[in-house]
Order: sequence, then C-alpha cells, then structure tokens
Amino acid sequence: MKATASAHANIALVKYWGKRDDALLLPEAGSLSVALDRLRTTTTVELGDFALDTLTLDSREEDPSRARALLDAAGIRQRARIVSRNEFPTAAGLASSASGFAALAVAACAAAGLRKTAEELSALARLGSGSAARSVPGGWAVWEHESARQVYPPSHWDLRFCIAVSGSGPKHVGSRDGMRTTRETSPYHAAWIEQCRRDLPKALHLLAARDLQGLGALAEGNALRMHADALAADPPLLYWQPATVACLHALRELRAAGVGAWATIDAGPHVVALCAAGDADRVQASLRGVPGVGEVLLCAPAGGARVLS
Ligand code: 2P0
Repeated sequence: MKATASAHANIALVKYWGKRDDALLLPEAGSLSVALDRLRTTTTVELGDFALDTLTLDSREEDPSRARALLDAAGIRQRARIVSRNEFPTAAGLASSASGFAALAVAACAAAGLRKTAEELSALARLGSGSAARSVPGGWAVWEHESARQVYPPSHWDLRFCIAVSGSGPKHVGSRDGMRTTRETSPYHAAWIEQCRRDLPKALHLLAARDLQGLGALAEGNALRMHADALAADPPLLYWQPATVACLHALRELRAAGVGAWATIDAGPHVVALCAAGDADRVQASLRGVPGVGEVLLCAPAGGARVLS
C-alpha cells in the first residue's frame, strides 16, 4: 500500500488561462506544453488506517484537501500519508502544482494497486491542478478536454529552456483565482480564448516542422496576450517584476544580434527563454546579466510521470 512516483513540471507554449468548468477543471481552450527535465517532483503515497490524510511538501505540512479530491475521484477510500519533494535547485518560486499532482496521481494509483490507462491518470491529475494533466504524458503534450496526450516524445526536438528566476516569494494571486477573475472581468477574455484556438493548430504545425523561429514567435505572442488578458482583469493581475521586462528586452537584443531566443511567462515573474541547444550558453549568459535575475536554470525536454518503486 505504498508507492513512489516522479513527474516533471511543464511549460506551456500555448497557455491555459480560463476554465469552462470550475469544479471539473476543464479548460476553455486547448494548450500545448513541454515537460522540463530539471523541474522534477518525487512523491510517496502510503495508504492505510491513519487518523487523517497528511501532506508533507518539502518538509512542511500542507493542506491535503486538493489531494483528497484526487484520491476520491480515483476511488481510493483509505487515508493517505503523502510525502512530496521538489528536486529543484532553487526554492525561488518554481514549485509546481503540475509535477506535484501528476506524481501524486501516479503514486496513489500504484499504492492502491489500481490499473489505470495513461488517459485516466492524466484526467485524475487534472482534478488536482489543470496543468498537471500535461505532466502525466510528459514530452510535448496537448490538453484539450478531460486528459492530455503526448504528441511527440522529448527526443522529437532537442530545444533548451532557460528559466530566468526573476523574483521570489509567493505570488499575490494564485493561478486558480487569477484565472477566474480574468474570465469574469477582463473585456479581452473572449479574444484571448479565440487566440488560443487559432494558436494551437499553428503551433502543432510549427512543432512538427521543428520551426524554432515560428514556434518561438508564436509562444512569445501567446504568453504576452495571456498577460494582456490578466492585466485587463479587475482588479488587474500584474505578475511581472522589473526583471521580467528587462529579460524581454534582453531577448529582443539577442534576436537583433542573430541569436534565436523567445520568451514565455507563466502566472509569475520568471521568464523562460526557448532556444536551440547550441545557443543556450549565450542565452543563459545574457539573462544572467539582467539586473534582478537570480539564477538561470537550463532545462531540456523530459518524459512523463512514472512509478519509481
Ligand atoms: C499553463 N498556467 O498553461 C498556464 C499558464 C499558468 C499560466 O496552468 O486552477 O495551477 O489548478 O487548474 O494549472 C497554472 O494553473 O491552475 C497554469 P488550476 P494551474 O501552464
């Protein structure tokens, strides 16, 4: 009644920002992501006759209620002792609900002896956090409805992702509340969703063709439009720090100098620059020189969630 699983966080190139069903965590539009090798979470689940569910995340006790919702959906009635560890080289706000809930879904089902398909595991992880659906298949993944699927393995394209850590501490508004406020109050939200519906098929063509310039420009535009939508919410959602903007300028300068690197930004201050493997050193060095940037973490595409023991 005990199992350990690992999963990687993912970065979306066409982003999920809006739910069509708040209870079931179903997205308004499809998204495309890639799993990142250095952002790995390992989770152990032990099931038994305990007094309470417990969740220990990086040695701190956390509220287990979202984990319990996932376990209930899997049909797991026993209490759970969950111990989760983020194997990230920094604590600067890179903790990921995606890798955490993907590892939890896989470990919990293994601990309970449940045989689930990859689609069922992805759908279960989604009930913890929407983006976790994409960390179950890993690689290059698309999520449109109940579950995500891997559209290409990590080996399809050996890109690099340089994460410029551009702020620390918890964000003021989490993704769940931020998404809801944006959908309810941003006058641009319908246009944002339409944008994603146009971007996803285009991104898949560019990914198939390994067109870095095309996919980079599309991903950067998609991320900036997501933030434009969030900025237009009431109250406005400003996830950026000065270093975030400075990184965007640094990447423009790199492109002007002939280095292909494009930005994407999640619901936080960090800039993730995508580039060819051969340009990663130069991109990393440039981002390291940006005032306000701490560490710059270099990642490559990674695979899906798996049972370790
Ligand atoms: C994404 N994000 O596609 C987008 C881009 C952040 C910005 O998915 O409410 O933690 O648990 O489904 O998945 C982060 O939101 O939100 C996210 P819930 P989640 O990666």
